[in-house]
Amino acid sequence: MPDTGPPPRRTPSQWKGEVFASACPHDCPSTCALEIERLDAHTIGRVRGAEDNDYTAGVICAKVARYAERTHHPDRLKTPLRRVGPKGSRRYEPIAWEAALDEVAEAFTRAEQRHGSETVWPYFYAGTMGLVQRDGINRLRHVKKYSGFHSTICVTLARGGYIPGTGSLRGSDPREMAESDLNVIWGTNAVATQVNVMAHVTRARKERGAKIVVIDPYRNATAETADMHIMLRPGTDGAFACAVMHVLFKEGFADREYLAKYTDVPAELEQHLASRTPEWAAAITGLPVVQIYEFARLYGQTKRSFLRLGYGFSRTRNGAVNMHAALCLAAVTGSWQYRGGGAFHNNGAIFHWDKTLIEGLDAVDPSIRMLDQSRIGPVLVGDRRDLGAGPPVTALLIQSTNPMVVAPDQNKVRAGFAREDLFTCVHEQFLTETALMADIVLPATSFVEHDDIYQGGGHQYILLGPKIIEPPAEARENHYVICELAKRLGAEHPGFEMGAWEMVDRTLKASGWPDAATLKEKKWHDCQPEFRAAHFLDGFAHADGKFRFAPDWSRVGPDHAGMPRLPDHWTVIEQATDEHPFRLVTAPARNFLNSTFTETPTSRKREQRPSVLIHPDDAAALGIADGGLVRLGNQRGTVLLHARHFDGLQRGVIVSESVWPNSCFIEGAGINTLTGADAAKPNGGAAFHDTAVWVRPEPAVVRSESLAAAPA
Ligand SMILES: Nc1nc2c(c(=O)[nH]1)N[C@H]1C(S)=C(S)[C@@H](COP(=O)(O)OP(=O)(O)OC[C@H]3O[C@@H](n4cnc5c(=O)[nH]c(N)nc54)[C@H](O)[C@@H]3O)O[C@H]1N2
Ligand SMILES: Nc1nc2c(c(=O)[nH]1)N[C@H]1C(S)=C(S)[C@@H](COP(=O)(O)OP(=O)(O)OC[C@H]3O[C@@H](n4cnc5c(=O)[nH]c(N)nc54)[C@H](O)[C@@H]3O)O[C@H]1N2
Ligand code: SF4
Ligand SMILES: [Mo]
Repeated sequence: MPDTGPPPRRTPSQWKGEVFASACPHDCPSTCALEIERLDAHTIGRVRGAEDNDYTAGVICAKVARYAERTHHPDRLKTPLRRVGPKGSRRYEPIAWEAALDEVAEAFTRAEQRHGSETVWPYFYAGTMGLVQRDGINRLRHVKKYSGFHSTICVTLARGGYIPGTGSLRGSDPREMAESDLNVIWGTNAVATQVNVMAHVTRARKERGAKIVVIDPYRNATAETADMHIMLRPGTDGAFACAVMHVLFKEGFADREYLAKYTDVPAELEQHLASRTPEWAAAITGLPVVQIYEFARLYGQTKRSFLRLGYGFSRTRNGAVNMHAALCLAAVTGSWQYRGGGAFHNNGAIFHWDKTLIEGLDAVDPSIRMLDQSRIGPVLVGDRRDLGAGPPVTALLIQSTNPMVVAPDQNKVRAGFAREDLFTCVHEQFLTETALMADIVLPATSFVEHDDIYQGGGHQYILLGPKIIEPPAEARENHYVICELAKRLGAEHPGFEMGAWEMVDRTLKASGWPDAATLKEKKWHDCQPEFRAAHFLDGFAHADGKFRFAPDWSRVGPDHAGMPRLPDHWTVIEQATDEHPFRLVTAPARNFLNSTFTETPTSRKREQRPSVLIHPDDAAALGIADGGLVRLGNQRGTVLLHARHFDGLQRGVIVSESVWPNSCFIEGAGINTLTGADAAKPNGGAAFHDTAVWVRPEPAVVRSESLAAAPA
């Protein structure tokens, strides 16, 4: 975890060029308000966080502060390409846009004629978080009745645990972290993944002496800053939360008046928790009993205690249950009643978008099959559990995502993409490993080269991100590609007939927000509900107004059989066994954002090389040297990488900061070779931090052979 520190501050008065307001488009809860210097019509200069936005407050991460490095990278795709060698080879020839789009449309039409419309699968994710450029692909999918996209790779598990508790995806104003007396940073490595959280909790510490607690399996950069680090085994947050609530009830920290007024089954919960003692949880979590008491008392004594619930601890097979269990703490103490108290995960519900125009929601045919994003490997190799009675997927349109690196069960993903009967079009900024599997590659704009709107995940603003410079060479925006394909495929919808700016404007108005011109003037719009509503003081968002300790899992997803009625340690994780004694966490690397920024030299240099953190005692027991080669394996495959001795995790836990391209690993098999694509309950989702593996030192002789075999 090399510490890059904050970027140097310079006032725009020292900037040479014109300064434009924008928003960071990356898939990061911070969605920073940016100021971007334009040097000329084709070139950006410096980038910094807007100081007059009270969530961004002038703070952004180092990787976006040096964005010119990415936007003006020499490897940006410049023209459409047609593959002329085998899939995965780098053999492409440039072709004209018209010819490329014709070829894609013809391939989709041929596939549809042969197998029906569901054989085409538009596949996208959050390379850009702009509403128009990211989600417009759904409009084409709906109008054309292509296979549906059940989006599960990131937020499904977390939301599936939060919403059944509160009834709605919102919470305390995230700016209240600065007014809290105790910030609990739970399963999010905020220093790396959403730096603004750190700015607000640090302010609370400076101004109010507020404490910071971090709950995470390893001593990451966020845990380094904490007053208390709860270093539990991955997948055991439910047990920890139960034991904390046990103490809260037993030692008089439960707010019984609040419980009676605002929650569903407090007496049943208290009785259920009687056996969930700190001793019970210590055996499951590997935490000292005294630390569980210490945290419970600190939390119980502090009225203004803020639970900042991240995504990381939901990326396990029991992730929804663990998210819900953590959320229950605030309902037991009634910390929701106080400013700087309560809980926050994401603000999705406050924006009430009308996305009919963008996504073509007026063209949805509910009889069309849905395919699970995280299960792209099984889908592409023809797993009938996914395909049902429908046709195989023989045509893919991919925008803003890199599944050949980020999707679980990579051996299946690779086998699927390699199928000769599969036609793939990838629209990308770079020649990613996914683009290398494409028949046609289309060059994409970056966020400074197109218009869009963005919503905060970790805050409450809508922000405008206007086009600031011309795209390099022939790069074109997602919206253009979708509209041009629609034309060729005979798809009709008003959303195919207008430019991105008009889409932004109409969507804002339809959703009850200020129009595009006003937003351009104001730069952003604060959508925060008032205190009583945000803190659910007029009731939670269920019909009876009560928080659910006993959630109705059947409303979250179809696969809810066996889920615990009340918060608990749910044992469905990939348990460590004699055969697979280690639990692998694939936490995000600070200088990458998923696989984005793996192309920029500074990020690459700072992350050095793929590696795995292992406790020195485990390393000694296995004969693994610091910096030595190590092989990790399970039923899904094996991965060869370098070990790093690290005592900031429990024995039996290993961490590999991700997501490096497969090609950066010695044998070309990346970390997601090991992660599973089985759909987590109750509604799907990839359990990226829930993988049991064996660990072996790799003899030096094998090293030289495998290095020789490594891809260039
Ligand atoms: N630098 C950087 N920033 C990013 C990203 C990136 O890859 N790099 N990714 C972006 C994306 S797409 C997202 S969704 C967000 C995600 O951001 P976060 O909410 O931070 O979630 P994760 O990145 O999955 O993991 C965060 C932490 O969860 C910990 N964790 C893993 N398992 C458990 C567990 O069982 N219990 C607990 N308590 N903790 C656990 C990991 O060790 C890790 O430190 O970040 C975004 N920002
Ligand atoms: N092992 C492991 N795997 C993980 C995770 C983990 O923690 N561990 N995290 C998971 C999570 S949370 C997520 S969200 C997924 C994310 O996975 P992805 O959504 O695939 O994210 P990226 O790898 O960043 O790839 C985004 C791509 O979009 C491209 N792009 C950016 N802007 C545009 C645009 O405007 N148009 C087009 N056409 N392309 C654009 C970028 O160049 C980049 O290649 O990965 C998941 N995979
Ligand atoms: S912290 Fe997140 S939102 Fe802010 S600039 Fe960095 S990647 Fe973008
Ligand atoms: Mo994500």
